[in-house]
Amino acid sequence: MNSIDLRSDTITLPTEEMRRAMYEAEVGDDVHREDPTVNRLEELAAEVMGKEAALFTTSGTMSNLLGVLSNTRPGNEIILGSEAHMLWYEVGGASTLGGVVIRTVPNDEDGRLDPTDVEKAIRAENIHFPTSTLLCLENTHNRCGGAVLTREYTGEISGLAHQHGLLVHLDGARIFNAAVALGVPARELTAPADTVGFCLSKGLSAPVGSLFCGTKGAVERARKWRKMLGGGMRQAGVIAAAGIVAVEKMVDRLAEDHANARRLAEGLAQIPGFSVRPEKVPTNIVNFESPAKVSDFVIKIGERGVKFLSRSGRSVRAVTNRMVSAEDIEEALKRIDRLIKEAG
Ligand code: TLP
Repeated sequence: MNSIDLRSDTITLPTEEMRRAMYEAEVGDDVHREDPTVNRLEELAAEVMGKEAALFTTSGTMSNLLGVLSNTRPGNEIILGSEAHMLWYEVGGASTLGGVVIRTVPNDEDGRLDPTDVEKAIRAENIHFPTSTLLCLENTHNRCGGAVLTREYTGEISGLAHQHGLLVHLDGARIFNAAVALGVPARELTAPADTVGFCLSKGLSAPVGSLFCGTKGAVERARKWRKMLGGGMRQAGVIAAAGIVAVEKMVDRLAEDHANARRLAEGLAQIPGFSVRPEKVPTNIVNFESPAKVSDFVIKIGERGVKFLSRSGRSVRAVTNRMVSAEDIEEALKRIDRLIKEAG
């Protein structure tokens, strides 16, 4: 029985072309900026994100932390969506290491923040208040089921932040999924943000890494913070080489993951007891409710070789990825259908 792993797109393995590029990579000491492959990846990243500069980081978490560290000072306040990855899954790094106060405003189900809420959350000048300095957005939005922020929305909400003197950091871990879903270049979606992080190690299938992008000044500040965090890597060209293949060759294939996610959602909607809205699956993440009659659905279907992530209670997440084919999705649906039938 083959395993069909839908826990995350982070489980993707490097392609043969990536492994070859890694083997052949020209390398040097990147702390001295002498790694030609890292330099090439950073130039490429800056270009595709439409920013002046980019910095190779160990992870999406580090890129987002650098977004806070390079755009704020301790004691500042940052505004985050109530469902933001930076709030839920980044170990509180912004407040622990950045010393910032986190103010949340509700995310709607499409990953957006209401401009009125954001405006209300921005602090007026007052001796008692921390100063609001950064708004963080997320595109696509992980907890909001891979929701996509359009360039119009991103422009509008960023314009509001800028008008009040705040900078904008975009968690674009899956920005290429948004770009593919909307049929626009990624740089159009990142244009309104001051800094952006995107991941190589999700749907793009590279083994490691993320890029933090922004103005030369922001990236230079981030470079120093990265060193302090222990993220100054040496012959990092070995992993950057795979990242170059990821950015140059792996973007268009994300459409397959999106089609598979939609098919998974449509299939689940046909199985009694599941609650899912296929029309709310724009990219590669499917959030759904499993049937009440099957307790521990994720564990039971896991024993049959289909792996999901449990969210809370009956709520489950699936993320389609390059390791899972269209046939695997049909097979997963069959195994799920059988499990539900057997449960009576
Ligand atoms: N998300 C992971 C887990 O952390 C939950 C996943 O499996 O989806 N921003 C967003 C929107 C993300 O989804 C993730 C990873 C990150 C940042 C952090 O990236 P890494 O894992 O490289 O630190």
